[in-house]
Amino acid sequence: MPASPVLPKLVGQRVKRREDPRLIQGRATYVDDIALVGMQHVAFKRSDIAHGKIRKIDTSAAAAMDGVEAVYTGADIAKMLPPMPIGTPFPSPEHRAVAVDVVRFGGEPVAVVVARDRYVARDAVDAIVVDYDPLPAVVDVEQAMTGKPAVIHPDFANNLAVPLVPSGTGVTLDGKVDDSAVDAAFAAAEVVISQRMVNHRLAPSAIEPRGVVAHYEPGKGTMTIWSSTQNPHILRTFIAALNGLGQDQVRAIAPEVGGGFGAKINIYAEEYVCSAISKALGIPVKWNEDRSEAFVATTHGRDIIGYVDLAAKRDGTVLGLKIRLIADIGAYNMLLTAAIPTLTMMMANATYNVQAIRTTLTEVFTNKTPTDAYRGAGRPEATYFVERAMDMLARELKMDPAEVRRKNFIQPNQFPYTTQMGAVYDSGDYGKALDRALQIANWEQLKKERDAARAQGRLVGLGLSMYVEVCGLGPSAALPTGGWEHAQVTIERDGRISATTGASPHGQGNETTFAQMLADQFGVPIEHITILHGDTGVVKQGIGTFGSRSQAVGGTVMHLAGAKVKAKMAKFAAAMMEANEDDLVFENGTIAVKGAPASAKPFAAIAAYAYVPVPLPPGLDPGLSEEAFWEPANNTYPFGCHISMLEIDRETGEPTLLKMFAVDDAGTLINPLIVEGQIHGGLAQGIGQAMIEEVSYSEEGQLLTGSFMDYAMPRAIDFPRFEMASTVTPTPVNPLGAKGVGEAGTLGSTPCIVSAAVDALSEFGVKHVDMMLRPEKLWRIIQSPRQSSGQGGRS
Ligand code: MCN
Repeated sequence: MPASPVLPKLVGQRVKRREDPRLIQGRATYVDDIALVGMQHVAFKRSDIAHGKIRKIDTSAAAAMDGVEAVYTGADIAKMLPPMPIGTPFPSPEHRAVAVDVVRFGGEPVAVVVARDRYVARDAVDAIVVDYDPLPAVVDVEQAMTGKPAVIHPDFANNLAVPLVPSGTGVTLDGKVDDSAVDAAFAAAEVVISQRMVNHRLAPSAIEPRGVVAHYEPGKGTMTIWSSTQNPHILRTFIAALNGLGQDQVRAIAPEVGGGFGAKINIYAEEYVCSAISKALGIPVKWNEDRSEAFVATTHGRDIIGYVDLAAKRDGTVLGLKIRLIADIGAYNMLLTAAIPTLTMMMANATYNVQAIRTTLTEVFTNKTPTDAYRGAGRPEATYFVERAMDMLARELKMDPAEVRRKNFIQPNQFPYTTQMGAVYDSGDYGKALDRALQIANWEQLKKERDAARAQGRLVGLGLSMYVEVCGLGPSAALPTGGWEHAQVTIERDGRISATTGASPHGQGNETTFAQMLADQFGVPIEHITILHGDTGVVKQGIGTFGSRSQAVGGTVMHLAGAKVKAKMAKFAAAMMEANEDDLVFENGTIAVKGAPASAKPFAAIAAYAYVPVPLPPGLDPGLSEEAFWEPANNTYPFGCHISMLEIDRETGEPTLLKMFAVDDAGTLINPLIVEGQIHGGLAQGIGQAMIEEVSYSEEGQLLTGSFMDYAMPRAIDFPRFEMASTVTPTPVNPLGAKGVGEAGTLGSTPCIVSAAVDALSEFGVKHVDMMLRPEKLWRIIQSPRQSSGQGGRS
């Protein structure tokens, strides 16, 4: 046999995404593409006020309509379903999937229709008449903390969902606080920076809204549920529990999922209601969210105020930091709502070796859509507060923003580094990422360009931000769902490889990256590998995709399952070839004895033997399929540096992003092309938040940004070309050395854009501007009398 060239190694290569052709060509199957015989359609009547008592619901006209199968009020659904569960240990008010007596946000479901098609269902919804006694709407989060203008949940005085959690230096596990170290840091300070900052509310806006098909088969007593979800296994657990079924009786399928961005981690009212209705009626039912519903019914992200105080010496050394956080969590606790702001506390140390830090957190109910995870989930907020404060310090001390950061970095030889917040950073080299960013941005030249533009009267500014992120979650101690992941790798009877992963991708590209890893591990072409996911009937176990964990945790366990089956395959090959298994090489889809290429046996031949083992080698069972569970001992902590250049039009206040540079370090990269794509997406969402995206409400609690006419989604045309590079600092937490990257782009981008805007407005004495950078807000600053010490532009 002529020796064929050895297949190139794929890990580390820019392999194009295998999933894209079907997505681009419209040949993928989403929830809305699923049609079952006898399927009926569900629509929700939603509250059109923010807060009020339900006096009466008249469903008679809807129920009488041709094609309507059933109509349910909240009271009816309450007989079918227990209250909605949450995934955090915090106390929580009762949350019914469909409101029973009181509505607490505009868009909350109040009744449900099941009908022949979705048009009849929607018409019937319009025929339902709800009579409310309106209550005052609680909209301003800081006013809400005084119990005014109303208390939303009677058992939660002053609307305090989580009254006050302290964390940081001198805080013991049982919450006792010793202020002395933080007080001493501030007493020793030569400079103190104090600023209230708002990290405003966003609508995650995945391109595919949510959807669900539930099919209970009374004959078998089993339920199949298709949902646009990030974690079918968690969905299975909750759907089974709330419907009184066993996990073995529920199959959850996430078909193609068109983005989630954290908002599809939740198990939502619509999923519970559809499953319960299907079980009650014994027919399949379907619900698909429309865009207007998505704005009110899918969880929002961020919405947290930080009162930040930073103590420093005049040489730029940071001595202490205090952050008082107030989170507006909306009307109810969803799955992770209460936990998200705790991640903001956890990351308060940022990239800096600060020895005295105190954060406190208060979570507050308001009459708005509940918040929960949104790409970055708590960590962009921490980065924003700390990095803006660092920038204000640099401005106050007239230091270069890069140098004030460098002065305070945790040094490479300090890792693993235990922060004041109790996190153990795995590895890092922050100076290297900063240097690389300054290099690709040509920082000194950039400053000259800015100054030259200013000399022409233009308002041009530069911003720089570091970030470090906790992701790759995490040991089970840190995740109530379990912090492991599962994989099964099978050499099929024809020698091809199939592998299942519990990390259910929804745009990230794991079908490509996991196949790259297996291709290298087995020495086979990538075309011989299929990665299966998103179906609990096929994928035995799993946790899901969130917290940028699928590569660090799901990728590692895939590698470990692959190693197990490879070892068994080597034993079969050794028996077949009468060779020592240590002498075998896996290459080009064959196994050969080292140095004897003519001995090569194709995978198909070895698989044929393993599945019909005559004779069965001693000590071996037939078959070539192995599974693995694995959980990391720690999270991973990727980091990076983002730099931006921005111009503000002196006449109109309109900001334009001129340049954007990003250096990210996610440890070992499996696929740099996919990683770049992930960072592009994160940057777009971070820049979107800083510049044009904002959920806003009227004083009556009405959503003012309820469509893409009012909520500005960033488009490609809104961005300059992103200049990117990476540094590689592997993590010791997993054998791949890989950290997470899916959220990284959202972290450094917001503070660096705002800092660039403040720099551009420096001639007006502005120290801080809250996001988003609405032209009107900037125009007012340009028009206002110059401020000598003003804090500027509170939004
Ligand atoms: N990767 C890599 N090398 C690394 C790290 C990651 O090649 N060192 C690859 C992975 O194999 C994977 C991708 O990069 O293909 C992202 O991996 P990872 O950082 O592990 O993140 P997850 O797969 O767990 O994705 C979750 C993350 C989160 S939390 C949000 S929110 C988010 C995001 O990913 N939502 C997304 N990226 C998204 N991308 C799309 N298209 N749609 C979303 O909804």
